[in-house]
Amino acid sequence: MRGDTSGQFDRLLSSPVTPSKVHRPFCLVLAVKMAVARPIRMLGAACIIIVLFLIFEMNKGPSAIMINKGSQPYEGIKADPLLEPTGEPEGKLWRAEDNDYAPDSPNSARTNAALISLVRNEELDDLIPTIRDLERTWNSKFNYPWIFFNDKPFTQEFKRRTQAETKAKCHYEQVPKEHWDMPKWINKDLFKESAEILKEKGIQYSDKVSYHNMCRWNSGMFYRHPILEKYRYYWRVEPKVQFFCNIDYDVFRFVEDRNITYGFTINLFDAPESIPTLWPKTKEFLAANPTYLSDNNMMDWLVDDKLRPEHTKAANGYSTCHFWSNFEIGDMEFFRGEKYSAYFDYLDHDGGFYYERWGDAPVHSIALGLFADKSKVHWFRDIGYRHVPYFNCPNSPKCSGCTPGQFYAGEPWLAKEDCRPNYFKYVGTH
Ligand SMILES: Nc1nc2c(ncn2[C@@H]2O[C@H](COP(=O)(O)OP(=O)(O)OP(=O)(O)O)[C@@H](O)[C@H]2O)c(=O)[nH]1
Ligand SMILES: [Mg+2]
Repeated sequence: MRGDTSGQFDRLLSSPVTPSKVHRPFCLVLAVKMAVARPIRMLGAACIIIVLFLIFEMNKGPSAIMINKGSQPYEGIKADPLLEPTGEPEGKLWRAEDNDYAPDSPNSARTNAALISLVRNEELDDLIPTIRDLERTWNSKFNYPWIFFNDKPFTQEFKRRTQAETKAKCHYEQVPKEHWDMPKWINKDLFKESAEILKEKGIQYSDKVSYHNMCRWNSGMFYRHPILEKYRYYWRVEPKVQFFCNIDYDVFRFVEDRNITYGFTINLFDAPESIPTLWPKTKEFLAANPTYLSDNNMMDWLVDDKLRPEHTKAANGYSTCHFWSNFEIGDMEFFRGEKYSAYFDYLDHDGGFYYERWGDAPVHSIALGLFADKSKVHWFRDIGYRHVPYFNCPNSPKCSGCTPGQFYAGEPWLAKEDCRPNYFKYVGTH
């Protein structure tokens, strides 16, 4: 570019325009041009460019790059990995064109996995565009079944309109009452009192029993539903979510082949006021079961107190960093296993799903951080994803509709909720 511009300038200077007709600066430049030989002029220009470049470099600040205004630098990483060109993961990938993924084929290449969604009838209009997105970008190639869960019976309209969006089989399941309702050991008066206190602290949905039921169900009940017993892997989907990138490999075969325990897209901080005793209770559990701690755990990520010290303090030692669980691709063997089952039962009997507002995201994340092998947790950087207000948007020709590297849309303070710098620092970018 620069070369082209100076060429135009030189042509202008050598054109037959008399000094009386040109502007003052041009007269000056012309005078310099006549007085100084061309090689010296070039040398001078080069010096100016070098000086300007050095000034720019000196003012650029540290090499870590802040990608979203107000967010923390990515320690040890020069830039947001989402700004690097993102391709498909390495290794063998199962593709629709090489294998049988026909919807009804009894010998298909599909593994035992399903798309699952807990949803209300009233959310149908928000769910349809989400199904459409995921079918367009991925599932229309692989035809994994959809399983919809609800605490109430699904309407005929819900069934008709969802099935119309996919060639794959849809199942409609009601959650058993004993999996959904507040367990009998919860003191209802205490729940009401606690909900009021949490509400005063600004904790959203704290006075809605259904929200607490939902968090508990997603934490420790979903994989116990009889229909999921025969499945190993699940991909959780919520209404209103958007998918931006074409994924041309069988994601479930990918996690199975690599024995991946859990996959996520977004890493966030949580509201410490919703989980003040979750970490102290977890420590009690760990003290009673020290052998459950994985040799290759993510403890550093869980207890970091550098990035948001006030959060770690308010959550009594837990950074509040978590995998945002409205997207999850997981191995239910982990959740059904001895460690997670014992951990969930311990938490469940403590009552914090109701007396506080423990979410399934911090509960899953803490369990994974403690009991899983961190090399088996995978960041699906190639899955373009949005649940308002956050994004995972890779730099890839397979994506459209989102801005690569954009983390949030909305108020600038949202940038502070980004926990990826810690995740990349302590766990990595795999
Ligand atoms: N069937 C049913 N589904 C529910 C209920 N409450 C929540 N869900 C579903 O559970 C998931 C999470 O609920 P949301 O209300 O989106 O909770 P959230 O993501 O924490 O909150 P938002 O940020 O407002 O989206 C969604 O898929 C909901 O459709 C309920 O009472 N019944
Ligand atoms: Mg939601």
